[in-house]
Parts: sequence; C-alpha cells; structure tokens
Amino acid sequence: MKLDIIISADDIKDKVIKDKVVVVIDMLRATSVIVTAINNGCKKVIPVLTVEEAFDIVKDHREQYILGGERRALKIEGFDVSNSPLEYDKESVCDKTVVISTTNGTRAINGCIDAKHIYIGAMINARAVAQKIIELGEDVVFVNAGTYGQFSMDDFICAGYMINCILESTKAELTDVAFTANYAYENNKDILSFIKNARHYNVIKSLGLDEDLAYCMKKDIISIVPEFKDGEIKQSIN
Ligand code: 3SL
Ligand code: MG
Repeated sequence: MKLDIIISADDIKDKVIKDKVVVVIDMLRATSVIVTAINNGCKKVIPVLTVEEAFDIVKDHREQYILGGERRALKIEGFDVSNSPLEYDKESVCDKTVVISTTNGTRAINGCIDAKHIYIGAMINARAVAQKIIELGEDVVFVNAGTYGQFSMDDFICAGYMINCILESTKAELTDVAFTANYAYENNKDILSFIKNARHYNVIKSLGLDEDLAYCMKKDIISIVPEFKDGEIKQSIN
C-alpha cells in the first residue's frame, strides 16, 4: 500500500487520482461539517462550487433542504447556516438534504470525480477513515483542500494523523510528503501546537469561532466515513 498527499485543491492532478482511492480533507471546516451532518442523520450532502448552483438545486422543494457554507468564512446571504459544524445538529439536519458550497472544501471534493472512491475525512473521523483504508488495502491519495490553493498546516497534520493510525496496524510505503505529514503528527500529537500556527486557524480564531476550532480538532468522536459518489455524499457502506 502506497500513501501519498496532494497539498491543495489547486494541486489535484488527474493522473495522480484517476481510479485511485482518495480521502478529501478540509478539517477547518468543510469536511468536519460534512462528517457531522451525515452523522446527525441528514439524507445526503450535495457539495457544489457556486452559490447559484446551490439555489438552483433547492428552488422547487426548499423545505427539504438545508443550504450551508461560507464565503470568507462567513454565512452566505440567503443560506440557512454557515460553515460551522455546530450548526449541523440533529434537529436541523435530520432527514434533510444539505447543499453546501465552500471556498476550498467543496472544490477539492468536486476536483476528485475521476477517483475510484472519494472518502470524506477530518480529525473527528480520522481513525474510522484509517480503518477503512486498512480494510481496502489499496494505494491512497490524501487530498488536502488547503486554503485558497495553498498548503494548509491543519489539513496536513490531519493527513499525518490518519497515516499514523494506518501505520499502527499495517506497513505502507510513504511518499516524502506523506512521511513528513506523519513526522509532523508524531511530534505534535496534541495537534494544537502545530495547528495554532496555521493561517486559516488564526482567521477562524479572529472571528471568535473558538468553539468550532475546539470541535474540529477533536480526534475520533465520529466513527462513520462518508463517501462522495454521483454528486452526492452519503455514509459509505463497507
Ligand atoms: O474553504 C472551505 O471549504 C471552508 O472550510 C473554509 S472555512 O473554515 O469555513 O472558512
Ligand atoms: Mg480548510
């Protein structure tokens, strides 16, 4: 099994992901939101690139949908919720379809459509993702959403933690970037010591969203692994 990392949505190359197993990570905050919404019983999550697409999907049966996401980390005008995972509680999302548009996360997910399997990962379900990868026993590319096309320390250490979990129970060949992510995690197991230096962490903090940060940095509080298939994200079955 070979483990590799793509460091941002801008760096997704078809030849690297085509027919591969990928795990998309945007732990601050898009994939933490998606994992939370699915875990709280929403029917599915539809990740879209534009606000117009989102409004278009919900227009005929508005009551069946929750519109969520952000631009510049803030709620989009006319949407129901922002990109705070804490807003996607059972009462809000149960039996609804969540349509979400975010700056980096939904772009990274849609950029992977040529992959064989597209799993959605975050710190909150990292060990479950690792377990899924161990069971599959195939090469994996961790696709970090990054921030505005750039490397983001938060997604990087999240991939490092998943790699660390995989290496606990199986051998794997690591690319240099995968080795470095594992190394970063090994030396910052509390993760805050690393993530607090990330630019996006400080953007979220400056908006007073400390509870979001604390939630997104929790390890393994959720044991499901969502999968993106045919334009929709649902809980993966085996
Ligand atoms: O870029 C994204 O997809 C978002 O997760 C960014 S934010 O944390 O909601 O600002
Ligand atoms: Mg992010």
